[in-house]
Amino acid sequence: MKSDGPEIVVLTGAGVSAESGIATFRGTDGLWEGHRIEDVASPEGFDRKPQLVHRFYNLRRAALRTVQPNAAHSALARLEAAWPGAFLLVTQNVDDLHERAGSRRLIHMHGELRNVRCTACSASWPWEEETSTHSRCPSCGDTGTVRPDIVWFGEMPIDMDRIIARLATCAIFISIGTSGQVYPAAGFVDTAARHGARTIEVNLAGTATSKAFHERRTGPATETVPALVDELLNAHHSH
Ligand code: BJW
Repeated sequence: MKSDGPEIVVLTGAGVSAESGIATFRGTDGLWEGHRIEDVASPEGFDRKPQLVHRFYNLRRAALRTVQPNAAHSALARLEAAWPGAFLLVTQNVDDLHERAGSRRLIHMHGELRNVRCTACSASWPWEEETSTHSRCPSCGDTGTVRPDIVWFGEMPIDMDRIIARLATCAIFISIGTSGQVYPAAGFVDTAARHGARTIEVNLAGTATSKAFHERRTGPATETVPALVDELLNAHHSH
């Protein structure tokens, strides 16, 4: 795409949705009802205890109806709308709060809670209700083959080629509310920096990858993200 300004890539993680009331993964004890995230978000965990995994995602899918985008989501939608260069938002989040705030150019690299798919025929479709080991695939008619359309540990994240290409061309890379513990997302800062991007981390606290960034903004996303967006837009307009 031809454009007049520098390209921005933004990566977001659970911290951007925390103030909307969605729990982060590696919070106080990092457990869901006593289960480790690796046990409910892995193909092995699903094979072992499918009912448990369905329930985990059913609860989180239903919880989406009770939460709203916050000021950080809105600020990123505002940046996308006003930025004169190419823009891409890559989110690790499986909630839909970025879309609901108005973001359009985004990739859900770890999948989406509001989609499910069939392990038999690979069909995927939007689904806002519960799933179970008895759910039937509307495409091939099999039962017991429906799973959340989520990227679990050991599975390939979505659209990696496109993401890597954009990390290589962007001038500014911003990482917001992610702990830098899960790869490949945790390595994006290195890829962007190697290709010459200015890199900025926005988080409540230091992370596993803080040292890799040129700049850091510390504080809650609902305050730091709108401030950073203002700063970027003002700096651009004054040139
Ligand atoms: C705030 C805030 C506020 C709070 N304001 N900030 C050994 C070494 C290296 C890699 C591996 C390894 N062993 C295995 C791997 C690979 C593995 C991996 O990285 N494991 C690590 C745990 C070591 N990765 C994979 O398997 C991935 N696939 C893969 O690698 O495929 C092969 C491949 C090869 C080559 C190229 C490419 C790929 C798949 C990873 C799938 C992750 N899935 C999950 C669960 C599914 C989604 C779901 O169920 O909801 O995705 S795990 C979970 O972690 C979820 C998240 O998207 C992801 C990242 O978490 P995030 O967003 O960073 O959240 P938290 O909780 O960790 O952090 C929150 C942050 O917010 C904190 O920093 C807070 O301070 C901050 N915060 N409130 C601002 N108000």
